[in-house]
Amino acid sequence: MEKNLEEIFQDKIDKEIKIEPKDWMPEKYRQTLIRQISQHAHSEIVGMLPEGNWITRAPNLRRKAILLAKVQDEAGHGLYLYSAAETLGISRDEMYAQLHSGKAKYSSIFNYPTLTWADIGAIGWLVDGAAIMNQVPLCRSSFGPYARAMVRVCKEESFHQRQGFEILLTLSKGTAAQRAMAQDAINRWWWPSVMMFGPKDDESPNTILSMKWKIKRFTNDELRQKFVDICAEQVKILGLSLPDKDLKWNAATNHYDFGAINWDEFWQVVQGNGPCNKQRLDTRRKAWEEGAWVREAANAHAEKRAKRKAV
Ligand code: FAQ
Repeated sequence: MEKNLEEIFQDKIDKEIKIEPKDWMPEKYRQTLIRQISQHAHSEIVGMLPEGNWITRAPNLRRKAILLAKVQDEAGHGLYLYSAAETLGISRDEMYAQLHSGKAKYSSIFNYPTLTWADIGAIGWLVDGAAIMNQVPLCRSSFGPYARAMVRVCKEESFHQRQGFEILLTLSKGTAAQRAMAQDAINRWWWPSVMMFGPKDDESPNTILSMKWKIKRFTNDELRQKFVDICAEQVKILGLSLPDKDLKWNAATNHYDFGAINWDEFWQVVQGNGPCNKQRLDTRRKAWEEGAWVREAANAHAEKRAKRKAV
C-alpha cells in the first residue's frame, strides 16, 4: 500500500533525514517549530537586557570588552533564530508583534534582576550552562535550519559559560566580601536556572509530539537532571554551595537527588508576574519604537539603491 504524506514524513524523521523548509510537513510540526524557535529567539534578545545592565559597570576594561562581546553574540543568536523561523512562513514583523504584545513567551529566567557583578558570573555559569545542556541536543533537531543555527550558537554559548565560571572562580578566591557576593548570586540564580528546562514531564503538553518528531531529543526532566549532576560537581571547584539542603548523591540512581521546585513561582513568572517582566517588555517596546527611524532610513536607502540599479 502506498504511504501517505504523514507516513513518509515520519519515515524521514526516523531515518534521521533532516526536514527542510520546502519539504511537506504536518501543520502542527510547522506550528510547534515556529513557537519554539521564535520563543528561543525572543529569549536571546530579551536575555541581552539583564547583562546589558552591567556593561557600563564591569570592574575593568577586559571584563567590559568580554561582556560586550557576549551580549553581541546573543543578538546574533536571536537573528539566526528569527531567520530559521522565517523559513517556516512567519515574518519577522509578526514575531516582533507577538513579543511586544505580550502574546509570545520568552525564557522565564530573564525576568530576574541582576543586582551585583557576581550575577554576571552566575548567569554565565548557570544560565548559559542550562542553555547549552538544552541546546546541544537541538543541533540534532529534525528541522535543518534550526539544527544548523544551533551548531554555531552552542560554540558561542560554551565560551559564555566558561567566562561566567571564571568570574565566579576569581570572586571565590577574593576577599570575604567577594566570596559572599558570589554565593549570594548563586543562591538567587540557582532555582530559576533549574526551572529553565520547563515544567516536569507529566505537565509538559508539548514533549510527547516533539520527541516523536525529534525536535526535542531529551525530555525537560532528563535535561534538568543532567544539569543538576554537572553543577553539583562544579560548585565544589568554586568552594561554594548550591542552595538546596536536599541535594545529595544517590548511588542507586547514579544521579544527584534534589529538592522540590517551586512550580508556583515558575508559572507566575511565565504568566507575566515575575520581578522584571514588565520592565523587560517595556524596554523592548521602547527600543522598537525609538528604532523606527533607523528602519525607515534603511528602507528608503534600499529603495533608492534598487531604483539606481534599475536605471
Ligand atoms: N520559560 O510543553 P513544554 C538562553 C512554556 S536561551 C517560559 O515543556 P516545550 C541563551 C512553553 O513554551 C533560553 N516559558 O514546552 C542565553 C510552553 O508554552 P506554550 C531559551 C516556558 O516547548 C543565555 C509551556 O511552558 N532556550 O538562555 C519555559 O516542549 C544567557 C509548556 O512547556 C530555548 O528557548 C520557560 N523556562 O519545552 C541568552 C531553547 N519552559 O508555548 C542570554 C529552545 C516552558 O505551549 C543570556 N526551547 N515554557 O504556550 C526548548 O527547548 C523548549 O521550548 C523548552 C520547553 C524546553 C524551553
